[in-house]
Amino acid sequence: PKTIYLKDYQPPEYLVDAVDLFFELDPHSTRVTSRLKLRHDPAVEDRRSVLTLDGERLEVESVKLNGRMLREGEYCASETGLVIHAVPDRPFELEIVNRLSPEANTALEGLYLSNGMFCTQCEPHGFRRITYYIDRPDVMSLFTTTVVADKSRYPVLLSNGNPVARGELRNGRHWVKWEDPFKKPCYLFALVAGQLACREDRFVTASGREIALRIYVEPHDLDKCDHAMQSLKHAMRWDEEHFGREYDLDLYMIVAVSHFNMGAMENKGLNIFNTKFVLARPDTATDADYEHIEGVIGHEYFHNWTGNRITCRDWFQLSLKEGLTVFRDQEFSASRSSPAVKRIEDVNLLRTRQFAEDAGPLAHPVRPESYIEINNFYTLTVYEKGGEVVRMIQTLVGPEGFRKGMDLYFDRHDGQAVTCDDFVRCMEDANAIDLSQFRLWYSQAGTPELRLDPVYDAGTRTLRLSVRQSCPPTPGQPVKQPLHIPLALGLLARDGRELPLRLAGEAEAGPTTRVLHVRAAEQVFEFLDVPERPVVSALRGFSAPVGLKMERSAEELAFLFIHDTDAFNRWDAGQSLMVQVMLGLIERIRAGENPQSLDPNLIGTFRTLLAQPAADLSYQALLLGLPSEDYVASLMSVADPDAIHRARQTVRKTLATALAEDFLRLYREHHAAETGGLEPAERNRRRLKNACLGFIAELETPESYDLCVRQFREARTMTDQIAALGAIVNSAHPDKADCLESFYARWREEALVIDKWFGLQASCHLPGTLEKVKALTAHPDFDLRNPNRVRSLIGAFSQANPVNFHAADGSGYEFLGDQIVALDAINPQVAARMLGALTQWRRYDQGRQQAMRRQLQRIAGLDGVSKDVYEVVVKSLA
Ligand code: BAL
Ligand code: ZN
Repeated sequence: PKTIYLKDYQPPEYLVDAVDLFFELDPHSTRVTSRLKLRHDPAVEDRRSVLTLDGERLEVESVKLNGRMLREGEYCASETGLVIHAVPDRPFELEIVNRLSPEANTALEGLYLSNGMFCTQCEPHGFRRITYYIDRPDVMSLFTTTVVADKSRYPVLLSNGNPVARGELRNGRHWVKWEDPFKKPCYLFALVAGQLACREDRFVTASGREIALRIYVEPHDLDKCDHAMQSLKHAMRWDEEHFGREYDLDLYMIVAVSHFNMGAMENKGLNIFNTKFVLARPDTATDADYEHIEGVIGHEYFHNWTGNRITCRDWFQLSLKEGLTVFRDQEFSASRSSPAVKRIEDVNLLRTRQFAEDAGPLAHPVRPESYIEINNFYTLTVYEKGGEVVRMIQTLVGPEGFRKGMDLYFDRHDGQAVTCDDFVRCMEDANAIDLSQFRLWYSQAGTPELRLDPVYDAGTRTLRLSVRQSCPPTPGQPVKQPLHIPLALGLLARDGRELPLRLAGEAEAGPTTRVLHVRAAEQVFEFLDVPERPVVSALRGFSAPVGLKMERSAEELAFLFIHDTDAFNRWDAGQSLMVQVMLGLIERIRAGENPQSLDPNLIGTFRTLLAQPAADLSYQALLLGLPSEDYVASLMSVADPDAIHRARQTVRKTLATALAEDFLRLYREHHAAETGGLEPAERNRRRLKNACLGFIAELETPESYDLCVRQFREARTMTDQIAALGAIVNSAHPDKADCLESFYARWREEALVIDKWFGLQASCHLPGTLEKVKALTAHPDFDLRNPNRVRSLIGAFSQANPVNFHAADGSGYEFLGDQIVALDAINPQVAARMLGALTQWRRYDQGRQQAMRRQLQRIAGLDGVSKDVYEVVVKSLA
C-alpha cells in the first residue's frame, strides 16, 4: 500500500461546478447516474487533458462526454477509479452511469444497508464507493440528488438540502429530488431510504427564521427521540449565543441507524447517527448515555460551521474541523451541567488514552504528515489533543480574543477548504499575537513533560519556580523543539487561602491564578512577596496537555485534595495521591507481599471527603474515583496488569471496609431521595449514590448483595439497573446468573441495552471471563457485522478489562487475534480499531510482548489483509 504525504499536496486540476445525481435504489444492484459540470482550475497552470476520477468497487455502465457516448479505450476503469484520456480545455459535462451492491457492503463505507434501510457514510473516502468523482475535500460543488425506490419498502427518501420535487412512477416506485444550495465536498453527501418514523419539531433562529427539525428512526424507537431533539435545540441556541452562528438551511434532519462505524456524521442538513447517540428513554439509557447524546448531537450540529461551511483543504488538516468542533462541543456540554465535571472527564480520557497513543508506535502529530489509510487517523490525537490545542489558544488570547479570532475565521474563510495554519493565522491577526512557536503543537507528536521545581526562600519571601520542558522522541521525530505552553498556576497558603501572585518585574499583585508562558527548554519564574512556603497548585484546569512532574509529598497532595479552589486540580491531587499509594502497593505485591491495609491518613482523607457537604454531587463522586488500571500502567516503566489490578482492588476493598458506615449512610440518604428524574441534580445524586454502591459491593457480604439486588430489581432508571448489575457481575453474588438472565429477557428487543449486557460481562474482572466472552461470540445476538456489538464485546474485553485481556498465558491476545482475522474480511475500519490494545505491546514484560507480537505478526501475514489493518500492524511492529 502507498503512503500519502502532506508535503506532496497539490491543488486539484479540475473543479466541479455542479453534480446531479440520480439513484435507482436496489439492495442488490443500485444504479447511479452522475452528471458533472467540470472545468480546469484556472489557478493551476500546468494543464493536462487527462481526467482521473476516484472510484472503488463500482461497475461502469456508460460514460458520456458533452453528450457523446465514449467508447471503451476512450476511458479506462480500474480498481481505484476511472481515467478519461482526453477532456476538452473548456468547461465540459460528463455523465457516468455505474452500479454497486449495497447489500454486499459490510465495510459500511459508501452506500450500504442498515437493518434493511439504505444509508451512506462518505467521510473520508466513501463517496468513491458510490460513484466516480474527485473525492477530496477541496473540491466543493453544488449537489442535486434524485432518489428513486420502491414506495412500500422505502417510503422515506432523504438527501442533503431541501426537497424540491417528488412524484410517483410505475411498478410501485416513487422519487424525491433534493437540492443543496451550499457548495460542499463529497464527503458531506448523504442519502437515506427506508421505513422511518419521524419526530418533528421547530426552531426559531435569533434572526427569526423558522427551521424544521426532524429526527428519523425505526418506528419502534419513536419514543426515544425527545432528548436528542431537546439537545439539538439547545445546541442551536448555544451556537448563536456563544459564536453568533445561525443555522443556514430551512431543514435539519437526523437519521439514527443501527449499523454505523463511527458515532455520527455531520452530512450537510442530513446528519446520520449511530442509534447509540440518539435513542434514549430513562429506562433504556443511562445518565452517561444522556450526556453523550447531548455532546454528540452538539458536535455534529457545530460542524455545520466548523467543518461544512469551512472545510478541510486535505485530510491532513482533519483536526481543523475535529479539534475545533471537539472544543466547541466540550464548551457546550460544560455549559449544560458542571464545567468542572466535564473538564475532569475530558482530561481523564485524554490522559488515559491519548497519552498512550502519543507514547505508542502510532504516535502522530495533531496534523499528521503521512498516512496509508486516513481512516486510521480519526484518533484521540486529532480529536481530543486537537481540542486541547484550540483550548490553549483560548487560554493564551482570552475568551474575548478567541471570539474575535473565530469571527475573523468565519468572515475570511466561509465557503472555503482551508488548513490548520489558516485557522491559527486568524487567531494571530485578530489578536495581534505571534503564535509561530505555538504552531509546533500541530506538527510535533508526543506528550511533552513539564517538570516543576519550586524553591521558597523565607528570607527574601520569594518563590523561584524552575520549569523544564521536554518531549520524548516519537516515530519519525527523534528530536523535539520547545513548545509554547500556557501554564496556569496558583499558590495556596497552609490555611487554604489563595495567595496574591506578583511576578518579578511587576508593580503589584495580579489575580490568584496566573497563566505563565513557558517557551524555553528551561525557564525560571520568580514570585515576590510570598509570605510563607506555599503549596503550588500547578497546571490549573489542565491548561496544557502535558505530563506534569513535581515532587509532592502525600501530605501536600492530601492538602490540595481537600483545599484546592481549582476544582480540576483538587480532583487531580486526589488522583496523584492514589497513584502514589497504588504504586507503593504494586512494589510490595511484586516483592511477594500481600498488603491488606492502607495508611490511616489516606482513610482519614477519604472520611473527610465523605463527610464534607458537597454542592455538586457528581463532582464528589469523581473525587471518590480511583485512577484506572490503564492510567497507572501508563506511569510504570513496565506495566504489570496483575499487580496493578490487585493493588487497585486492595485500595477499593480497604476503603470500603474502613468507611463502610460512611458509604452506607451516603448511599441510603441519596437512594431514599431517588425519583428517577433526569434533571442535573437527580443525575448527580445518582452518580454519587452509585459510586458509594460500588464501594459497598466490594464488601461481598449478604447485606451488600442484598442492597445490589434490591437496587437492580427495583430500579427506575437504566443508570441504577446497570450500576447494580455491574456490581453483581463483578462479585461472587449467588444470584448473578439469574440477574443476567432476567436482564436479557427483559431487554432482548432493545439492541442498545443488549450491547450493555454484552459489555458488562466482557469487562468483568473476575477469572474465567475469557471463557464467557468466547461463549458469547456464539450467542445468537452476537454479530460481527454490527460495529456496536463488536465494540460491546470484543472492544470491552480488550480495552476495558486489562487484567483478563493481559492474562500472562497470552490467551486474551490470541482471542483478539482470532476476532480481528474474522473481522478484517467484513469491516476493515472496525478491525483496525480493535487492534488498539495490541499496539501497546512495548509497555509490558517480555513474555507478554512476545505473545502480543505473535498476534500482530500473524495478522500482518494474512492473505488479503486490508490497508487499514496493515498500516496499524506494520507500524506497531516497526
Ligand atoms: N466527521 C466524522 C464524525 C465526527 O467527527 O463528527
Ligand atoms: Zn467531528
